Amino acid sequence: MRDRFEGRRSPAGAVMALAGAMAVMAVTASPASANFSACVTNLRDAAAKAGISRAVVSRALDISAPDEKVLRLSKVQPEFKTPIWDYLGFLVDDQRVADGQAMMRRYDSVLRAAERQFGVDRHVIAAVWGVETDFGREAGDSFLPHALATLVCEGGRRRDFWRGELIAALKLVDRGDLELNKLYGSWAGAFGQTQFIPSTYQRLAVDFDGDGRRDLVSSVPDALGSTANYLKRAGWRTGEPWMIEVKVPAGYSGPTGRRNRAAIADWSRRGVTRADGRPLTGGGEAGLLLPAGGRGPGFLVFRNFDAIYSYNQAESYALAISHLADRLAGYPPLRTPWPTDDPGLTRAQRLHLQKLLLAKGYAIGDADGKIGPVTRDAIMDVERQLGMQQTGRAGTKVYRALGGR
Ligand SMILES: [Ca+2]
Repeated sequence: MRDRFEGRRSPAGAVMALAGAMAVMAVTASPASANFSACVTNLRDAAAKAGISRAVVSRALDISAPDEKVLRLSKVQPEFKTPIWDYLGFLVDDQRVADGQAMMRRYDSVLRAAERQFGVDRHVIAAVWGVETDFGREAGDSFLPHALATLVCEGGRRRDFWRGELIAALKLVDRGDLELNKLYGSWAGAFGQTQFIPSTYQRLAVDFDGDGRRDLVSSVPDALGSTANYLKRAGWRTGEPWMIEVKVPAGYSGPTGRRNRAAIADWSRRGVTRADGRPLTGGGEAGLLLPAGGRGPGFLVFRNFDAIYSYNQAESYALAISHLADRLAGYPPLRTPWPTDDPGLTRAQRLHLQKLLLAKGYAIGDADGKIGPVTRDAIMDVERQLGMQQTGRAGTKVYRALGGR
């Protein structure tokens, strides 16, 4: 429900850019913009009919052209498949572990209170926060009413879904949970410290700091309490594990998959062992994930893994949260290396790689550690010049070839 790789939050800049776009549109009115205006007028009526005050509606939907960035991002096809080791290298690096442990100390009493009240392990709550927004640093810079109006009026598919999210967002403002100017988030409507979409916010957000408002944008306690409530409602089982790293025997061809659950004793009989060498024991049923095949790390995943999965419906995502939670709790990195001779880079290494590319004269813009199409093109060119296989991937081989360590 979100795109966590987009730029960092800068509401003021977004509003100024929008004002510029609107000025241009005013002198070049076209049939397309007339259609957009008619669509937005309908949305204003629908919002008013849903009971939202006219004042909020007119301030939120004062828009005469689609949000271009939202249009662009909503049409991006994920043509570049990210290997699991790149994805985890980016989301679970030493820096995020250190930042997370510092944040866990700072919000210790809040996290422990959430753990008590909702029964959800506090390391997992903190891991969701870290993966979703880097602990509140990257919550998105799209103004939600404009983003959602763009998706309704120009997006094609899922109009009704986006319309519902828009109305839900405005209701949050109308009811006094949030100021309108706090509604900044991802292009797809997820927002706040732990990136809820508005309908989820309406349903599951809690006022955990007791000020009478549910503010997941500015109140860290509200965001952490709400995330714990979300996971509880998604079926979290207090005191049970979420994931154990395991090894499978060479040539393993038995069952795999999150939903192919079996008792721990059954996995043991199939030759599955804990990666840390301790005996594989315990209750509960688990499924076996081998995201890079039998030669890479294996994971037994429990019901609580499914609760995490429901947050973003991707196994790689749930693996990242689960592993970050373990790291925050003091456990070491994965025991089994990924089956590749070209492992992924941490965020610090990605940033350094971009600086090395800039130093070689590639015009890739500001080094921000985010690997987009422009950086990938530069990497392809470096690979070509060095006679390497052209992948366009920010991996260890090209990083070392450029002098990175
Ligand atoms: Ca509150």
